[in-house]
Amino acid sequence: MPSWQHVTYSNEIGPEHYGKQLTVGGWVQDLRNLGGISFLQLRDRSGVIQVTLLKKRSKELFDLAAGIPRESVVLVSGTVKESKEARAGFEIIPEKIDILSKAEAPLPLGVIDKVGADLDTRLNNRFMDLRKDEVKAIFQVKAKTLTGIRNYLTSEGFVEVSTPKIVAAGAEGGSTLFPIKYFDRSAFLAQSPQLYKQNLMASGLDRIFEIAPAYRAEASDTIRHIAEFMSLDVELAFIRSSEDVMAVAEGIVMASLQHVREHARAELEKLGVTVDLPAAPFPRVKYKEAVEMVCGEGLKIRPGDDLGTEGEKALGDVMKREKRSELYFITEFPTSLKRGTFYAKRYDEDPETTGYFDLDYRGQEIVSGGQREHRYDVLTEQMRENNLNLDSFEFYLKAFRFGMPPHGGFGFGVERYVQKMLDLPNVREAVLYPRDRSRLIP
Ligand code: AMO
Repeated sequence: MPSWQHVTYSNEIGPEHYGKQLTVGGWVQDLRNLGGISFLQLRDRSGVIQVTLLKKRSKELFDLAAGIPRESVVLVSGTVKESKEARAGFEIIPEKIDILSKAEAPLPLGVIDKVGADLDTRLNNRFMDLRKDEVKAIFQVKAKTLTGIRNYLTSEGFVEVSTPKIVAAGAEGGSTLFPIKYFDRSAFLAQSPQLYKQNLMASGLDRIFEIAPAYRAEASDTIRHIAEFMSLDVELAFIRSSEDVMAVAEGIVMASLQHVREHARAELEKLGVTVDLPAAPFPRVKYKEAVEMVCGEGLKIRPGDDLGTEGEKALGDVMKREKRSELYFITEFPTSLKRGTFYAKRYDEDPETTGYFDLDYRGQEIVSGGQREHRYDVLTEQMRENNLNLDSFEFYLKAFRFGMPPHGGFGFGVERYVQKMLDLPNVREAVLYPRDRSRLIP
């Protein structure tokens, strides 16, 4: 136990404590009063402890416990006793109960009630919602996913960086920019570290990643769009083609799924989820082929159209039916579709096509990227085609004039990944305090 820890947590208590005194702390989940005996369920970060109170042993403690409102925070000091009836295999016979913080009644949200509250009520009372094991488990899995990602990228020689989130220009199209007032100038919240991660490719720090929030003023309310999401951004130089970039995305997924399988067993059990390791390499479905597959499902998508939510879902259905893979790349996106992406490299032999790819997981895009255009003259031409004012991109363009290696990378939506991994109905379930059109508090 670290020196700063003063309570013993439920998962630290074992047979070696039987007959000994200790102090536990947590929230009063429930109290069952059977007349002469009562059972107080004390929940801490790792489980539930049974505190058994006998009226004849101490009427004072018995009455005190009876009056503690549910979800109050208490410290209980007492003796650990082996118990066949208690779920954890032991109970605490208290000598002292300190009420540290009394909860008001009624509770804004039930913690052990079987009736599920709607997502809005849960999010409005997130601290309370997180007291539920299966909700807490989502964020424990998310943290372990990030550890798996960091371990993998670090071991592959990628350097973790941080780039500014207050920026002067967007890279992903003006419609989803959040303008902000920056002293006496106007600025934006960063939609993506795109320009900076490419800038770094000219620095010698040419294998980088960043895990940070990205901001999008998304016009519509959907189950997969939020205004602030955690973006894993990767960029690497001296690549031969988008295939080298895809291999990194694949490596991240394999390593992080493996990490979660090994290190989040208990959490996955609480969520009733099994995480399978897909076979690698993941299938590559060319965009053209994907359109045909989606049309075969009865959707009307013309070549050159975005697959959209419905198209992605339909493609996921086909991949599932054909038992191909839950994770697959859609490759060779047409230039017209990635037109807004002025930085995408087009095929030299077929400028209508790019090496750009998406990685989809169970019918939803989670990653998007590819090889960038690193040749200054071609890049500026593509920017002009997109009606961009080159002057506002001077810091970005300058790096291409003084030695820029071929490079590529991708943006990886962390919450969408966790959502799909855990089969959650809405991406907001994987965000502690989601931001969207209607949600700014808490
Ligand atoms: P893109 O805009 O496709 O690409 O975003 C990359 C990934 O980020 C996630 N994502 C979102 N997740 C939740 N809510 C949103 N509103 C949202 N928007 C995007 C998705 C998506 O696949 N600069 C490029 C990446 C690159 O080429 O490196 C970019 O931002 O999972």
